[in-house]
Amino acid sequence: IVKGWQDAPTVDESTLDDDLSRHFYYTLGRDKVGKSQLYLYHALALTIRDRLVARCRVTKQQIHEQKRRKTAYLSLEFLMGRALGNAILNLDLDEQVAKALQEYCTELEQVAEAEHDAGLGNGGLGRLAACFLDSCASLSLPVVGYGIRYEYGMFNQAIENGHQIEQPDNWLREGHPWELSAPEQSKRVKFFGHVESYTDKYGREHRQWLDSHDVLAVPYDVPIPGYKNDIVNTLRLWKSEATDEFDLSEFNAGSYSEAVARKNLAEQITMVLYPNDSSENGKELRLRQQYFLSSASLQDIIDTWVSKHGEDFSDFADYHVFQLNDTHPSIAVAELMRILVDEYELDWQEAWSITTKTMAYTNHTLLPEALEKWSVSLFARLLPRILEIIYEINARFLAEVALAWPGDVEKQRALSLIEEGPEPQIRMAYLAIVGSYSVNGVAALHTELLKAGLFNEFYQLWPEKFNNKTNGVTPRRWLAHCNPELAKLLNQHIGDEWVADFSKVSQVRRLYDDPKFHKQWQAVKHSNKQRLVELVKNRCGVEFDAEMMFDVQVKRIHEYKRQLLNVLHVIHLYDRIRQGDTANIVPRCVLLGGKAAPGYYMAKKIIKLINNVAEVINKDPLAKPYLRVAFLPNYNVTAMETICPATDLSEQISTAGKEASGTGNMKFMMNGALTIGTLDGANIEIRDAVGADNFFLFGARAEQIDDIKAHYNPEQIIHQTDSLYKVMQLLESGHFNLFEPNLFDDIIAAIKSPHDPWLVAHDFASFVEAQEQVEQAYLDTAHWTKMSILNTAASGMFSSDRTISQYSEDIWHLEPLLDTSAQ
Ligand code: DL6
Repeated sequence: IVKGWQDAPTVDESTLDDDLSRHFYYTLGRDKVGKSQLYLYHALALTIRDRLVARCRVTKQQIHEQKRRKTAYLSLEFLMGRALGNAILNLDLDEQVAKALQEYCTELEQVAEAEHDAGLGNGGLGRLAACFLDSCASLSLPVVGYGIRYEYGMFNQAIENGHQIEQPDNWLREGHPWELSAPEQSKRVKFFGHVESYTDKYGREHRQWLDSHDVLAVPYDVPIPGYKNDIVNTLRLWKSEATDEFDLSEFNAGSYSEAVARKNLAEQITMVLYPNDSSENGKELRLRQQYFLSSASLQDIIDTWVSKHGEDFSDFADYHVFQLNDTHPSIAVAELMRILVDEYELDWQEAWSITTKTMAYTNHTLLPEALEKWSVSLFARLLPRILEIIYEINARFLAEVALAWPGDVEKQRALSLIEEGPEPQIRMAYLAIVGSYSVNGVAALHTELLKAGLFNEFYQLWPEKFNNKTNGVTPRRWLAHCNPELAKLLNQHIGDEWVADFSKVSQVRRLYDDPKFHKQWQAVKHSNKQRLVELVKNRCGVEFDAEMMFDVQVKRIHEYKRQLLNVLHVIHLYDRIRQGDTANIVPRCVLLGGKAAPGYYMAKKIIKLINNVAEVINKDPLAKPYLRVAFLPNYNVTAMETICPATDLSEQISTAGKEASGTGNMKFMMNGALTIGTLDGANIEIRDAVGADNFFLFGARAEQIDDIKAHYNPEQIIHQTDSLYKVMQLLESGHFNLFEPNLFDDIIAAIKSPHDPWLVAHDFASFVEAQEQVEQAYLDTAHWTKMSILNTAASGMFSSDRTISQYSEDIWHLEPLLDTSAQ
């Protein structure tokens, strides 16, 4: 920190309107606001950033002025969404901003529309990382996020003739006013080359990685404000750049263009986020991204340590934790060993002790296809020294396995970090477990299933490593910011302490029977529904009606999440309407949204089916009073901010045992939606918290799934279930694809297959029954309102503040920084 920075002019809150006009007129050189309000947004963002930078400096000083334990949260994804509204909320600047914007005859809501979502993530895992950063800062915990500054984030989804079309997300095109680059702190990351031995002057043997093609990692820092505590943490995103060195031999040999092409190769590393949320595509570039992030981040931390404490690593592990967000950055285990052993010449045991005291791994999936493996031959070419280190870790680990299971060669094969076969593979999850002192799942059921199944032998070896940390979401973005009317109502009745201490939201429980409060609660929901009506009209051209029930399923499109089951229910309702069976039908608007991985054939077919079904239903005047259906294109963080406050019914209908946790379920609950769901992921804890009477349960349970699969006969189920039979008839008759013959044959076949892993036909009848319970409950407005209030009241434990407190308590052992806001 520059000496004398304390004397720099302070950014006084009373100067906010002056700062805004200074940035608008001078920094950006503008004098007209323009329709998009883009420059006003930039000026406001810079004004707020000034205030963040000032606080960030103080936070950094606190972190560095004494030796202090801290966590680096390593993640290939941070799905941040927009920053402006959140920063204004956390810095408590709403009133001043509103006043300053009056000068420009506009409001924050309009200006905020100019901000692009920072979509540096696929879905749950990336958004969780973003919520965690907010909670860490709000709890004053010294945590730095490390990620990648993708030039192109999650693709934009357009819908053409019902099909998903992927368009590039050029989110940086108009600039990203929140970030500050620090090129002087760039790191070099090695790729390719070969390894040789050498002997040092003490006669000790070492390995060195030579002739590598290095890539520069340039840091861009994004400030992360805590809620009204003056703490501002940092998210450091790395951009890849070519070094300035040409390969001279290549150049001299006349291969000028090859030498330049290699520069492009370096810059490609951080070009694009891989849009796969639940399967790995094994692309070399993805492995480069993983190593690039891991290496640059570890170097950053170690360089800082060495600059302060020299090359003495004896108590390094007392001051550092590296939390690995899934296996994506798990190569950090081997990279930390490389840095300590090769660059600082620690002996293996000492380095391993540091590594296994600092690495902690979070698993986010039970789907085997999402467990990463990388081919040994790829490693050998791209990261030769890292491969050697992994071999060494494996050899030592297998010796432990041999001790635990003497003579059991099969066990060694099963647990080896290297999977044998014609193309041997490195099992990244195993590397993460072996190298970490903590392994956690993200909901109670998920952690139990990991211990009993996927990672059972590791659990037998090291039961003390395993722990659960049920996910949470930040109540700042997901209630205070996105649902200002509900926030205001809560503030009026229970005070505003719930924003910083979300356990306090339980106080609203005492009002669950108060008719006057009911009216206010309903008015808020109605107003939020109007906002969603507008969005759906603008984006889908479909007329929703705020008087109808809003039934919503938004999340990535995946067979295990069973959007298909939802569509079958919609078809069932439509069939009832056509048969004139409308007496008990509660009018509802069904909204679906979500992106499919571009290569995921079935998920894309499901999107097309939803759109075709929606088109038929929305065109049918018979259906209009009872049912409307829309697929919202390009579902993202910002869309969810309008969707979750307006939802009556939250669809959380995955096949039991497949959804690790879910976090959308928590956002809906906080905002007073009721859940229809299976006993899966965090649904179980949601139901426990709110009580079985306030949750619509259906479907097979995780422990029944294997049995059901063993005798599964969906054709028979279809014949025995009148409602499903009719739905399948409509589908098979081509009613939803009149001019597109055979379009949905694969979907029909999947439902009818005895090998359908998602058990759609099995759970259909139970789902329909639960939906009928929903209708009954919704007809009794007072009863529904009570349940809605109770859901919000019981959502306290699903704050990511609770989750992060548990990470800190059980895994990280951090001391909070001083809250300087009161000084
Ligand atoms: O833990 C965050 C989130 C969970 O809530 C979801 O249940 C889970 O599907 C998701 N996992 C991923 C991708 N997994 N991998 N690898 O997004 O994590």
